[in-house]
Amino acid sequence: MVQALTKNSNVLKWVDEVIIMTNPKNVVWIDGSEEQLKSLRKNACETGEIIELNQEKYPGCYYHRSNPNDVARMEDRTFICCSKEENAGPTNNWMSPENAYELGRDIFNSCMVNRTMYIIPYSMGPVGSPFSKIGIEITDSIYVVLNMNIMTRIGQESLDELGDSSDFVRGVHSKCNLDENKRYIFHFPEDNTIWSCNSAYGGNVLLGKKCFALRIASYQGFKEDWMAEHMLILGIENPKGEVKYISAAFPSACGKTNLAMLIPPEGYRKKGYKVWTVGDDIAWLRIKEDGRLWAINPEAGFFGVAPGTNEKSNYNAMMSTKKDTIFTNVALNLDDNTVWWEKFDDNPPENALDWRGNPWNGRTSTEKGAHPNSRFTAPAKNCPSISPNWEAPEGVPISAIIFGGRRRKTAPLVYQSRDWQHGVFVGATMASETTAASSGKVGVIRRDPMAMLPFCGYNMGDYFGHWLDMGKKACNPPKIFHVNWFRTNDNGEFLWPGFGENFRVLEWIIDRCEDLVDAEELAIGYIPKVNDINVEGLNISNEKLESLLTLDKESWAEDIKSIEGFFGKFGDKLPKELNDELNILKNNINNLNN
Ligand code: SAT
Ligand code: MN
Repeated sequence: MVQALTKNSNVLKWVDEVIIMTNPKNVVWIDGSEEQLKSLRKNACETGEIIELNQEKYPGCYYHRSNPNDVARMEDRTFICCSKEENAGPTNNWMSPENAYELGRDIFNSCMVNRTMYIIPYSMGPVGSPFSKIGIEITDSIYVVLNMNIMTRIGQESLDELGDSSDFVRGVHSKCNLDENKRYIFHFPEDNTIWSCNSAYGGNVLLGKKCFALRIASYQGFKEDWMAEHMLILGIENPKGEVKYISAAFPSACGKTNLAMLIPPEGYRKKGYKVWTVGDDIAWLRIKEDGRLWAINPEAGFFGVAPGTNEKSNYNAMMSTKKDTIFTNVALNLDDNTVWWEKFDDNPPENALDWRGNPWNGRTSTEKGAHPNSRFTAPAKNCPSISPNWEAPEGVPISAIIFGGRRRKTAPLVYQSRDWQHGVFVGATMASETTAASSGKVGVIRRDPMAMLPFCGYNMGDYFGHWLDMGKKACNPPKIFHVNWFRTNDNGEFLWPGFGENFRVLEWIIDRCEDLVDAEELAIGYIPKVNDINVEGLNISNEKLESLLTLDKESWAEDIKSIEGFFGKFGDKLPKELNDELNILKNNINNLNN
């Protein structure tokens, strides 16, 4: 028997059970040392699991291709397994814990024969922060170990922090045979347990991320009076050196990473404005003694979408990927052993392999070189805009919460909710066009409350109630806003330039929080006066700006119908306050006169 890294009997007993179930050839405890990681990388290079990239251009960087049947989160194979179906709610797949454990045991049975089992202790959040939580992931994939090393704080430290406690999230993952028909991601919120089988991709297998830090943690937050949200966190520094923090929830692949790492337009930079990145995907929020919501980023890296990322669209993300990064499912340039993806630059490689590993000529091929959901896993500390407070154990105080999605019509560029309750309604009625981050059809509108639809570990009706509750408990809660960078004209062209220019909208938001700017109260909340969005140095007509801020009665009436249908699913779990807000909106839209 190998030397365990802990004497914690809760951990040892559980590890033994998993060993008996999966029957591995070897067992390796991950201590987090560079020496151990080095030997794992070597091993994975020998088997072809990862490929070492050009170490002059990309020091410490590796390339990985997943099975073509396994390139995104599988929402229809993702289950919340709590004892009562009602507690999973109408937006989650449910399976009884008995059935899920039985099915899982069957699939995991001896699945690691001839394989090595890796036991990864990790901390979500800076080790020792009062916000942080410990997890242990058992896996048979070195790719998972190497990614977890970037995305979380792994190794001995986390076990020491856990001590003798039984309060840790138990994750078991096996690639098994990557059989799609036996692919399951089971969450047992009542047991702090996650079982994932037959996948080797991203959110299905890096169990610290969506499975723990959102699905399990959202349930823990519900029970323990805090919140786990699908949000980026950023700080805006003004020329006086004051920093205000914003968190923002957008669905997967809708630009959270871009907003988190935004570089203000030149005019602002010259005046001394800066944006600081705290996190790009997940926020854990708690109310502190001052009555405000404080947030940490529980992760330590970025698992960002590669295609579309370039030095113009997101300079800071590009810089983050220059060392110690793992690239998954992008194109491999065979001429200099580097990576490429759509919109990387204007110089696609002619002699390359695409994300499937087939020969690919970027000049002549009509196929994409990188999968639309191909990713980089990059250490947060690489990011030039990383906030000096990104690992502050006490977190950062949040002034504003932003909700948003991809909407061609309906939602204006930005609006502010009237108060917390209305803000919760705005979040609960968010909708967005689907993206490649999840398997299934791309580009269809679906309601995605708080961008948590695929990530809420309990009944979303209760989740809305928890949001309302937190607003009552915080005597100084953040102001809540909604943005939409994706509005188009009748020709389908984007009306707003987006990217760095989004800073102009953030400025209005911060000014609203500070009571420095007026607004118009319209049917859906407070909308900026056209002249209050600073468009200096931007080539945008007043007419365009006006159309970005107008409300179209017909599309709102349509949206209301869809909200009614969506709310209807929750039956009496839907908080009454949200129905009240819906009635107010209905009335207001009815009274609109266009
Ligand atoms: O695949 S992940 O869930 O980790 C990324 C995402 O969909 O946001
Ligand atoms: Mn995400």
